[in-house]
Amino acid sequence: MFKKILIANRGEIALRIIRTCKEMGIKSVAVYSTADKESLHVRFADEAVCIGPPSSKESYLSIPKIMAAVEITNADAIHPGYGFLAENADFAEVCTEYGIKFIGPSPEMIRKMGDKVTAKETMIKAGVPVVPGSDGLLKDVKEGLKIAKKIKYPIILKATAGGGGKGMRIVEKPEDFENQWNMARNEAKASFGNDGMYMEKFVVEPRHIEFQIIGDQHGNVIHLSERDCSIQRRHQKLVEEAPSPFMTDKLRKKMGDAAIKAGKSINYEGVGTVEFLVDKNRDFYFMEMNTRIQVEHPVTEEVIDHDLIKEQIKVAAGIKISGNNYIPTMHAMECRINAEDPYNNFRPSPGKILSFHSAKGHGVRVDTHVYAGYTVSPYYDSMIAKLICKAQTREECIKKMQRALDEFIVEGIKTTVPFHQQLMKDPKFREGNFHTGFLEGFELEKEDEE
Ligand code: MV4
Repeated sequence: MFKKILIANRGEIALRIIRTCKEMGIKSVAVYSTADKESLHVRFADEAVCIGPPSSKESYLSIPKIMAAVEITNADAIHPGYGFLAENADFAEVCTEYGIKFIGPSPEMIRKMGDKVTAKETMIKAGVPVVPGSDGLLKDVKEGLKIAKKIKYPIILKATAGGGGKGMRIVEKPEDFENQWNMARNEAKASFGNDGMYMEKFVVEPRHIEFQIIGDQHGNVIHLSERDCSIQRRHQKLVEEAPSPFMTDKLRKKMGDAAIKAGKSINYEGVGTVEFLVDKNRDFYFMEMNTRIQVEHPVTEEVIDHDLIKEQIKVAAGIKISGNNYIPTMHAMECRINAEDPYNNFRPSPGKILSFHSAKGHGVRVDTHVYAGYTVSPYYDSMIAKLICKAQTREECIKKMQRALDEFIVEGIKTTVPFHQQLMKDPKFREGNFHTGFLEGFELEKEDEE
C-alpha cells in the first residue's frame, strides 16, 4: 500500500481524499495556492506545500510545481481528484516517469477516452450501442450535408476534443448546416486547439444516465449501478440521484453489461464513469467515458455503502476487486450548493461567508471545505458544498432533502439553496418525469421582497 499520497487538488474533494487516507493509515500531502492558505485541506493534511499564486495555471494546473512538491515530500502516489489535471494524459505520463503512481488509469486510456471519435470507435468495436452518425471525423461541409441527409435532421455536430457541451451545435435543417458547422469548429479550435468534428443523429429529450464502474489491474471490471444526472443547466449538473427514477431491472442489466463491456474493452483500471443518453423508448447510447472520480460519487457511495476513494486507492495499489455488481437498495440525491445567485442567471457570488450552518441529522451528509469566516475565491469553481440525502424511497429522500435545505444557512453570499428548494417542490421533478432539457422550462419564482 502507498505510504504517502499527494493530493493535486483543492476544496471539498481534497478534504474528501485526506479523510480516506487517514482511515487507511496513509500520510497525506496537500498542495495549495496562496488563495487557499486558510483552507481546511491545508489544515487537515499531514503536510502542505504552497505551489504558487491564485491563478490555477500557475498552481493547481502546473505540472512542474506539483512534481516539485512530490519530490520534497517524498510522496509515492498522486491523487488528482476531479477537474484540474485529473484527465491530463501528459500529467499521468510524467508521474510514471518519476516512478510515482498516478491514482487513475494509464495515460493511454485517458487519451483514448479523451478523444471522442476514438472513444466512440472503441465502443463500436466492443459492441456498446452508440448514436448513429458519421464514421469518424467529417472532412468538410459537403460530406457533412450528405451524411446529415442520410441520418435525417435534426443532427448534432460535436468536437472530437470536446465533452461537456463545448464545440457542440444542433442543426435542424440543411440551410443551417454551414453556419453551425463554422460556429462549432471555431469554438472547438479556440477551446481545444483541435477543430476535428463528427456528427450524430440528435436524440430528442434524452436523459443523462451514467454508470459507475471500477476496474482492477487483473482484468476485472464491475459496475456499481447508475446515477441520473439529467438535472443540468448549461452542461453544469445541479442535482444527481441514484437509482435513476427511469430505471427498470431489465434496463439496468442491459446498460450495466454495456458499461462493463466498455471498461473491459480498454482494460480499464480505476474508478470511471460510462455516460449514456437514454431516450423515451429506453434505448440507450454511449456518450462519453470519464476517467476520474466524479463530483457526484457520494450518491453512489450512499446507495451501495462503500467508500469509492478507498476502493480507488486499493485498485491503484494492485489489490483485486471483490464482490459483484452492486444493485442499490436505498435512494440518494445530491444537491450542489454553489456560490451563485439563482435569481440572476446563476451569476457567481464570491466573497466572505458570514455565517454557515450546515444541515445535519439522520441520512444527511454534507461534503464541504467551507466554514463561517471562509472567503469564497473568484479564481475557482463556485461549488461550496454538496448536500447528500439518503432514504428508503425516492419520495422520502426528497422530503429529507427539503428538510435539510431548509436548515442549510449560508449568510454573506448568494447560493443555489433557493433553487433547490423550488426544484424539490416541482410536480414533474417529484414524479421523476424529466430529461436534460428540464431546466430550460423551469421558472424560478421571485424572491420574497423584504
Ligand atoms: C447529445 C444530445 C442529443 N443527441 N448527442 C451534451 C454534452 C455532451 N456530453 C453531449 N451532450 C449531448 N449529446 C446526441 N446525439 C444531447 C446532449 C445534451 C446533453 C446531454 C447530457 C446532459 C445534458 C445535455 C444538455 C444538452 C444536450
